[in-house]
Amino acid sequence: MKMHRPSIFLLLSLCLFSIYACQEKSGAGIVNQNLAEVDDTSRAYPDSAYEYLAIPAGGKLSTASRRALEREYNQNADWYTEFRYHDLKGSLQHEPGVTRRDPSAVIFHEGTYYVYYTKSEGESFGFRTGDPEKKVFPWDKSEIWYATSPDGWEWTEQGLAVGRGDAGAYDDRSVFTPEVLAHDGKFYLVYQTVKAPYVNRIKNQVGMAISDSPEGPFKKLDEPILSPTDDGEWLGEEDTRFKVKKQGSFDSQKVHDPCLMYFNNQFYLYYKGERMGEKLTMGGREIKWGVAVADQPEGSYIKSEYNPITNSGHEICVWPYQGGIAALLTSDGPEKNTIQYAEDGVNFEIKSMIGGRSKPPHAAGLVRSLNHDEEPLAALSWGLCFDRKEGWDYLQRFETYDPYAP
Ligand code: AAL
Repeated sequence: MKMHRPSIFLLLSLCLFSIYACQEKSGAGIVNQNLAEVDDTSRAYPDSAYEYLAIPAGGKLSTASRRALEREYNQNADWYTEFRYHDLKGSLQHEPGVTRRDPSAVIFHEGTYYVYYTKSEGESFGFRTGDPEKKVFPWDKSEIWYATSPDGWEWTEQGLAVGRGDAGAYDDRSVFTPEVLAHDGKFYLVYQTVKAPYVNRIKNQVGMAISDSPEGPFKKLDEPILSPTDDGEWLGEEDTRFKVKKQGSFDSQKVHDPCLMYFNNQFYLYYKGERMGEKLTMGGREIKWGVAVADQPEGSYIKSEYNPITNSGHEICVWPYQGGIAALLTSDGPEKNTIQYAEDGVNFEIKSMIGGRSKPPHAAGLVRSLNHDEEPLAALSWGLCFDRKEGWDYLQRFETYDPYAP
């Protein structure tokens, strides 16, 4: 049916008028609307929560207000922090031509701090050269080195902790992104491994090396302790990780950033998964964490049936707190830049958002000798992380501070 302009105008005005007429204005100038039924007549939360969040109690709740009450946005100041960064002294300073990145946790042993990290030399070229011998990433053709310090500021590079395997071994191309666990007089390094050739469709695994001393020698296990879930399917022969017939599990291509924790009498190997045919999610790259659990530190590690255990984050950063596990999630996903907590080490709840005034640390290596249980973020008081300057990754020290402290 064809309508003339004046009649459309008339109809619209009539509609608008009837909507307005249906609305009742209260004394305070608040309009009552019959929108979605989100009623708060039960007033399920403490009065102080409504007051703190400026939500009128006992009436209608917007979805956002309900979420704020449910998720206790009025709480958790103890879980909030900001970060400051400092250059280190000694041999871990920025060094053009050398990559040092992805530091492990810092452990304190017989009066000395130890840290392990990825070290490589020379520039990287990506995959564009097509030459399988060329270094593709800063963490390609890397080794795991370690350094010591009396105070966490002045560091002395000591040398190699774990090198690459012989040609043909599962780790013959690169060993990198280490974490360390000191347990029962032994020192366990877990780290990423790549077997040559390093192509886009490469599958990364996790290796382990064990020593009686933080200075080594570290003895590698014969086999990796963790591998990607083998349930995706590439499409075609082209070397691109984005073309798939089937994506498979969240960790179908890579298991990364391993972090070993002794938790509830078992060994919890937290890791980051990368998926074949990676897509974007709401907050950027599709990156999630998983956990695999073993009774012995050497394994065998069984992936949790709850995996993935986060929907966001990047490098693993976890610490024990009051019988559970706390986590700092950065960089990727809709819940990036949050601190989360799981009483059971698996089911994480968001406790705070961070990154308001400062960027969260990349690949934070936490100081395991700090008193974790003192308060939620005591474990983050200081640690090591990395940044990039003039094209070269280098280690830094981070510290937390309370922006609201007097
Ligand atoms: C890091 C980590 C892993 C990746 C690369 C080196 O931030 O997630 O270690 O493989 O980037």
